[in-house]
Amino acid sequence: MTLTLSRSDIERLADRVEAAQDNARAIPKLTDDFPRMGLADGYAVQSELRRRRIRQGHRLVGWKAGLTSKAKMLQMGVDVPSIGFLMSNMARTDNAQVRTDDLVHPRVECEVAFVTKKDLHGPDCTRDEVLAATDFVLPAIEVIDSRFAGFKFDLPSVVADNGSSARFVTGARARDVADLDLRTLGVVFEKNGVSIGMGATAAVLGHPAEAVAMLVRVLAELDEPLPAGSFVMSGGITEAVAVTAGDHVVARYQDLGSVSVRFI
Ligand code: 0L1
Ligand code: MG
Repeated sequence: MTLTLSRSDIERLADRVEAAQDNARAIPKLTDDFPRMGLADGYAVQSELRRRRIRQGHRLVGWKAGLTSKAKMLQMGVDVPSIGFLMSNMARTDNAQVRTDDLVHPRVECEVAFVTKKDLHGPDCTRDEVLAATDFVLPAIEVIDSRFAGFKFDLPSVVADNGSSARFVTGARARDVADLDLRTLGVVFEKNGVSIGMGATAAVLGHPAEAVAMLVRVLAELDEPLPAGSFVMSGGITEAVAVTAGDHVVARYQDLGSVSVRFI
């Protein structure tokens, strides 16, 4: 990927995003001040943030595919999927409580999570390779939180903000992909007992393993592999929905069980 910004601009933008994430403070999208910023620059800022989080003592546990459904792309006004990294301090267990006072304006997405058992890498990674390398899948909810005011951003800015990653919650029931039709799995998404979305996993690039293959191909452009043992969120099946303190969110999956989270 070819950068248009200088190394010092990348560091300045990483400072901006890091401060916004740490202080739960909304900022304008980065391209307002850096109009020449492109997708490669967005990933350079994201990589700098990842290095900083590791230096701060957090562990890289995996990656997320984002903007992987037509519903999400339409909702956010972009037409290309993206990836972001997941650190140990973002992980929550089923039915965990997630604080809202250290988030800007959280939203939830229901997703299928993959855990890999073999290394994946390279620009030609396919859905079948992903399925062969998958140890198991889990039901999951992603809590996203764009650091950009009003969730208004473009692709380079949202990539720099690590794809709006904030928290992720995993259900306890691990399933073998051989025992599921991962393309047609249905999900009902509920907030406070009321349905807020319904869908099937085909909404995610036709098949959620396709989103994982896309992620591996983007990682290849960044010269990174997806090592065995990685945890991967494959992308929202329905639109993201806003949550506030007091909300209880449940994703009920066909054949995968359910996963829930409570906001305080
Ligand atoms: O996980 C996602 O699909 C979110 C990607 C970033 C866009 C957003 O903040 O909605
Ligand atoms: Mg997501």
